[in-house]
Amino acid sequence: MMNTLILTLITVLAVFSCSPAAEPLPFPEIIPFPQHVESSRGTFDASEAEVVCPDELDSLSKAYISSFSDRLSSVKGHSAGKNRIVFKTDPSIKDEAYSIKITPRKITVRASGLNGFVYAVQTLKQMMPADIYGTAPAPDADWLLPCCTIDDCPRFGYRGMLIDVARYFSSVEEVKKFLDMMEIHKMNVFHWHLTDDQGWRIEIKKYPELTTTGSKRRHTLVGHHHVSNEYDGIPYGEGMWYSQEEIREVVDYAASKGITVIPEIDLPGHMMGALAAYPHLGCTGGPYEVLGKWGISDDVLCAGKEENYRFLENVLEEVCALFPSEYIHIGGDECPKTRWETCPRCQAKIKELGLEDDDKHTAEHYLQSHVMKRMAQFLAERGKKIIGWEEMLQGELPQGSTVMAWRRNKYGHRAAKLGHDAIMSTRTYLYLDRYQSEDKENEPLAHSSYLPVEMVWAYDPYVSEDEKAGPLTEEQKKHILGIQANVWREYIPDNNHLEYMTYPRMDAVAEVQWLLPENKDWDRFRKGLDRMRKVYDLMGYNYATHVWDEEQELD
Ligand code: TNX
Repeated sequence: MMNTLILTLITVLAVFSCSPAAEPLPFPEIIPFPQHVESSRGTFDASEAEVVCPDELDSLSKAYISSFSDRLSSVKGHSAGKNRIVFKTDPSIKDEAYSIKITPRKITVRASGLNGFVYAVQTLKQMMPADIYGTAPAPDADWLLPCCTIDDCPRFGYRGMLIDVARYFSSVEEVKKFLDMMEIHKMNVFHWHLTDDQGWRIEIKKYPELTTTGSKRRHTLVGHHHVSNEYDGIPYGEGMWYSQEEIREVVDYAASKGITVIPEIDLPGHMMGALAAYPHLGCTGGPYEVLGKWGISDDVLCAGKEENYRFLENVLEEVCALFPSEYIHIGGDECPKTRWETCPRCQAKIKELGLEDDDKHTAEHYLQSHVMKRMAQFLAERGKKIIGWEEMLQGELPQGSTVMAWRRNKYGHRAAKLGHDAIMSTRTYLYLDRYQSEDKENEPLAHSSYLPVEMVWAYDPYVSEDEKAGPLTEEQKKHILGIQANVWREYIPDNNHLEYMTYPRMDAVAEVQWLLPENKDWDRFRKGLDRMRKVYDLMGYNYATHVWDEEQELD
């Protein structure tokens, strides 16, 4: 009896003392998951670690790594031992790619610049206890990282998110908080939708009324714009615009995280903010008011008046000075031609330019192309390229322009087939203003349809709905620069609600932007959401819980 007991004890001890070293620790389900992970034996104790950052790194990378280092030393709550996390610049590594090699005593991180280092740090942080996202010391947390080699790079070079701050405003602090979450998700473009029918929110020094008048509306629609005619009677927008100083602050903040800010000045439609401020910009001369309802306005910028082109150029001149981005988004969506059809100046312009209807488009469509082309030309002279919504395809695409597809993939594909770049923002999969549950009664009012996390995660930018045109060739696929999700705000009045609509769907967006389809794995992603939920909790973000609630109901 005694012998058996001793034998069992020895066996148990043997198993326990051998197995941790024999079997590599499982790799955590981080989001977005790295393209390539090779596990090896052993662990690295991060609680003992010191970060080593060589002097030769550029200043943004050094600042970034040093703030990671500060966070790690305060949260792990142990003094540094012998373990090292060493950052190295390696020019042979592609832009935005990085590698991490974890051995029991040393982690080596390599990248060629800031973005690679940002993503490497994010990967390391996700491998650590969630406490690293907070500031409280957590000396008792499990700081062991599995030994492995990670080679990672994004599937797409453009990984964007849009916030519409025109319908409802986000403060600078709220925008920064959003950028913090983009950083965690390895995204690199913040598309800032700054102007619309319901408010103009960027200071333009030459035209102060754009913000002092154009940011304010008398009232706001209550309920859904398809059915409601009722207004709340409450003025909205006083002081809700960004000074140029604040814009710079956001641009710099984003840049420190490897995020480019692309501003959108929506033209020549969606301009009631501007028309209310300067009525001579319209075809009829007004009076106009900043809209309190949602939908599409018939009143748009008059494309017949030469001075209106000056106005746009002056606005864009100031915009160029504020945003270092190579791209400026000039909108171009949903611009009804109703006014232009009867406006003597627009018609004179059409004549002057010799524009005519053809079997595909009307002369007015070509007039819009003229507006877009002139702005594209103006911006090209300042070293900038334009992005415009897919309506740019109606007529002639400005040279070198990038098309942002929003209704269907096929519009992005059409642009690619014409040799233009495209960004995919297909609403059925990527508009985060959609419902998160089929039980709409118990959800806050949303724009439409149903878009659960699973559906976002399953998005495929190459699926073609246009049988005649057929799928993209490999060469044409190179024109698809990337993917963007949009948070349109008609029904999202405050930041708490914005967070509810954004998270955790943003996790799925990140995964389709970053990960090659053959490397995707739903079960792993789903476990990753559990890890991410802790991050949301720790950092004080609101989020929707449908993924978790629905599973509980099934249990
Ligand atoms: C369409 S996307 C719009 C926006 C709305 C959105 C609502 C695009 C170019 N225009 O103005 O906010 O739908 O989902």
